[in-house]
Amino acid sequence: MASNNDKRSKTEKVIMVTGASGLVGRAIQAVVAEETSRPEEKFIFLSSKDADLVSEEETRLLFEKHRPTHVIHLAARVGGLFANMKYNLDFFTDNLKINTNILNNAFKFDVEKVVSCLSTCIFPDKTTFPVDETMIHNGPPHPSNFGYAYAKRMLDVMNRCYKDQHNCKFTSVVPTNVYGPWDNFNLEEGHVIPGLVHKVFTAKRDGTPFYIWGTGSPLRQFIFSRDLAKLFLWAIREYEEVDPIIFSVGEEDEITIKEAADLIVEAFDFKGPVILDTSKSDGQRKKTAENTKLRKYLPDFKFTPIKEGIKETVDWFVENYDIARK
Ligand code: NAP
Ligand code: GFB
Repeated sequence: MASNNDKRSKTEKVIMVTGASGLVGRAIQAVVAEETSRPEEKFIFLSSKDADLVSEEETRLLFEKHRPTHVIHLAARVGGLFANMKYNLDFFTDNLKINTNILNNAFKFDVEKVVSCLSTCIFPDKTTFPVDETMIHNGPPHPSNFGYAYAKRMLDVMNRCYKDQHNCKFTSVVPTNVYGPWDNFNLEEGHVIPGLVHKVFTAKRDGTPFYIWGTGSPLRQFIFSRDLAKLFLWAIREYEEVDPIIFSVGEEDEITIKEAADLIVEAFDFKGPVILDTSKSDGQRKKTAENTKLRKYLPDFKFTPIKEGIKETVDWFVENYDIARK
């Protein structure tokens, strides 16, 4: 395979972002558009329309076409608790194929750095809290999403193997639950915040009750997509370790599902009945993660307060109802 970029200047970076049409990818696009321009960086934002990354051949053609020097790898089969419970096999096989194809081609095409995306839901379920980066493989993940979790864990294994055998700089970051504009607001497929936003919207419009699924007592740390986008850009530019790094708000910012729902009710100024549907699953009780490593690198990083992030997400959904995934 010809080396990457014989014609390219040594300082030029071609940063290819897979999954750029999704929640996190859209936020990266927005942050890049707002940043002071960096002429040495060229971004290529991709969606599944550019290539189905499950296909080895389509993935190879993508690398051949764009010849990236750097890859932010977001593309994945993604879903909330209920989608994971229904499609554990698909979440495992699709993600394993996508990740294998991306890293294999990154190696073949001499990519300098790949930053892939794990998730705090892949940590062992039965563990001490808070979890940190050293604990990913210490025991089985929660059964609701074991397919997705094991596929994501293998990304970390592959990163270490590529380093060991070929000295590649392929690494990963571990965000907590993400939310923001451009999320998937579909109730069957999506995560809790977009689901709750969609349900309050409908309840307010139709004068019906708002149903929160489960007991409302599980705990989550939520990160706003724009904050995560800034951290991804830092990682592709500055983070040099192969070991993963957790991208999380502090442990003190962990809230219950009910508290998240209350913030959404407040953002909509919804006055109707709020009902907990305890016939639905609660999923994992908690997955509290620490951000000590992140704080060592970026002690002054400011996270968006969740009240502000939720208001922005609600306003985005109301304004973009016609185009939102729902
Ligand atoms: P998302 O909104 O569902 O976006 C998924 C992206 O992946 C879309 O751009 C989609 O393209 C692309 N994609 C899916 N299957 C593909 C395929 N076979 N070939 C090519 N592209 C494909 O997901 P997200 O929430 O932004 O997730 C981004 C990353 O963050 C993922 O790796 C996810 O595991 C991770 N993560 C997410 C959360 C969360 O709470 N959302 C938490 C932790 C980690 P189309 O738009 O064309 O379909
Ligand atoms: O975001 P979520 O679907 O997934 O949140 P996880 C699930 C929690 O929210 C459960 C409650 O306690 C649900 O009972 N919930 C309440 C709702 N109302 C709703 C609703 O309308 N929609 C949804 N989806 N939940 C996911 C993993 O776990 O975390 C994925 O399954 C993923 O693999 C993601 O990586 C970050 O936080 O439980």
